[in-house]
Amino acid sequence: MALLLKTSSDRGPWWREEFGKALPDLEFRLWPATGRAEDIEFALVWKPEPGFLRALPKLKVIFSLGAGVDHIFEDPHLPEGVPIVRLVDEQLTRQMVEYAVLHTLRFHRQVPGYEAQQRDKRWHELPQKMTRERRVGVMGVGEIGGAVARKLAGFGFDVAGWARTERKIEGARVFAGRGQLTPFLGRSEIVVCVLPLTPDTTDILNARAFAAMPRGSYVISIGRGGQLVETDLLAALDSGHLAGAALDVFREEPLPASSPLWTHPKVTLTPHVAAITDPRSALSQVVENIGRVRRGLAPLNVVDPKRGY
Ligand code: NDP
Ligand code: OXD
Repeated sequence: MALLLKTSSDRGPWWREEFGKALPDLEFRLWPATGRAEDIEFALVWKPEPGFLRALPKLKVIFSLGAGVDHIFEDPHLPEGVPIVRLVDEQLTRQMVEYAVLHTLRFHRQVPGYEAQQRDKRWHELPQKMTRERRVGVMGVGEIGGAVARKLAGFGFDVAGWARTERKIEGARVFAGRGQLTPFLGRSEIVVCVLPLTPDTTDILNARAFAAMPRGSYVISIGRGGQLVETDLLAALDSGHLAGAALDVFREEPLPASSPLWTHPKVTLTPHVAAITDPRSALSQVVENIGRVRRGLAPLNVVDPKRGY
């Protein structure tokens, strides 16, 4: 029996090497060299084409190559009854926290403003809020967003989180549900969006959300591009209501060259690299889950298809 890896990155041979060390008895196949479909028990995938997984008749587990699973649920022909497992990975979380902290501090300390002044050779002090006066809001306070909120609270920011259900985060007030979205946004001058993409969170960063945020606020979007209405963001930046945005994820990836986001003076963007799955860290949980399934146990970190995350 075999594991099939389908990735769009060039890290396939690296995964093969790491799997070879950890599970030498498991045959490793790297897409497109799928071989006999009947041999594949485990699939480790990123953005599988519709119908790809259903064509593997002996599949026991679908592993996402990331924390998000929206790229799997996009397939309307998923095989029924096969558990979908996401990554819950310390290294992935750490990188996401780094990215969120980096841009929060950048906005809080007005780095874009000072960079503009440097271009003009202008020596001028901008007004600076105290850390405890800066209200940061984290949309999605699960594995990653929870760690982001705790780290920012540790810096001394006035942090709030927003989740679907009520939960406790040390150092942060958590707002829950749609009914509390507007008050959450209304108190948040820097919003970090680290939500999973589901029907409920699609287009959630829209003109209404931006209007609810205080004038001069910032958006850091690291969940999924489908959450951000890019034309609404551009309008809010151009009107001066929003002061800046840091974007890692986009509706269309790679971001088309024609997108005005590339050159907008208030936008910093990166090519979906806030966190990059590293086999040296992520492999152990896949190995553990394969072991569990072989022993007849349910895998860990199975997502709920009804919730979509
Ligand atoms: P989790 O499932 O651990 O947490 C999700 C959080 O979002 C939970 O707090 C959940 O609420 C909340 N949430 C979900 N739906 C809603 C909703 N409708 N309204 C309000 N809150 C909601 O996920 P992770 O933290 O592990 O990952 C989050 C996302 O980050 C991934 O799905 C992925 O899209 C993105 N990501 C991006 C990366 C990048 O490189 N840019 C890298 C890694 C992840 P509740 O607590 O009530 O369940
Ligand atoms: C993820 C990602 O979901 O890299 O892990 O986006």
